[in-house]
Amino acid sequence: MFITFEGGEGSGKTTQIQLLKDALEAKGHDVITTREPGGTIEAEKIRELLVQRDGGDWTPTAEAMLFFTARHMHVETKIKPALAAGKIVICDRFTDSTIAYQGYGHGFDLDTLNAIKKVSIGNMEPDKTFILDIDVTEGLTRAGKRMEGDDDGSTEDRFERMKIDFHENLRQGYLTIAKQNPNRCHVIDASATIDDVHLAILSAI
Ligand code: T5A
Repeated sequence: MFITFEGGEGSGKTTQIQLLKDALEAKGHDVITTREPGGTIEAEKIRELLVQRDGGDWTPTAEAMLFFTARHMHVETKIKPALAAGKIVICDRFTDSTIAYQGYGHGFDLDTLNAIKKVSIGNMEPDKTFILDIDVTEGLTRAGKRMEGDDDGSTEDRFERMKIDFHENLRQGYLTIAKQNPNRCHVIDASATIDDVHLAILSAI
């Protein structure tokens, strides 16, 4: 089984992936966890280009192709072999992140993204996806990110405000993805306590 966790910043993916791994292992399953962008030596190198501040000033098309290049390597050299060996694979982010962040968040054309996806990973889809849904401000606070007006009271907050709008757009994007894929996607209220979120995930599994 291939399980992915999705959501905005600070939605609790890392926390819940570890709890789910522990719960599944306690039932005797062989589980590996991995993440995107990254998960293999080559894909982790691409991750540096994408997430580090000095990684590069990529055009939107180049950025999308880098995410899918990393994903191609990850799928072919780690995820598929692990699934073939009978393991449960739990992945922190996958294609839905690109659709939500680059597509709904940054406005990259969804048809083009889906075309790049087709070339990169074919029809590879998770069996189950948990979308951890949380109020944008709460998620960013949890993640320790700066928000509109939280520094020196300056009114020069256009950039930060744009960031809030961006995060709102990607949150709505995730909810749209969930509506389009009701069998695969489970939207989980991530504002609940860590234990309650875990129970909701276990119940869906
Ligand atoms: N990206 C990625 C794209 O743009 N396109 C793509 O295709 C892909 C794959 C990668 C970045 O790359 C972008 C998205 C991202 O910007 P990442 O490494 O996945 O980022 O990092 P983030 O998503 O930013 O992960 P975070 O660490 O911010 O969030 P998590 O993992 O969702 O949250 P977690 O578990 O670390 O929790 C954050 C804090 O909240 C607490 C935790 O203890 C922790 O302190 N917490 C809770 N507190 C209260 N109640 C709960 N229920 C809590 N659950 C967790």
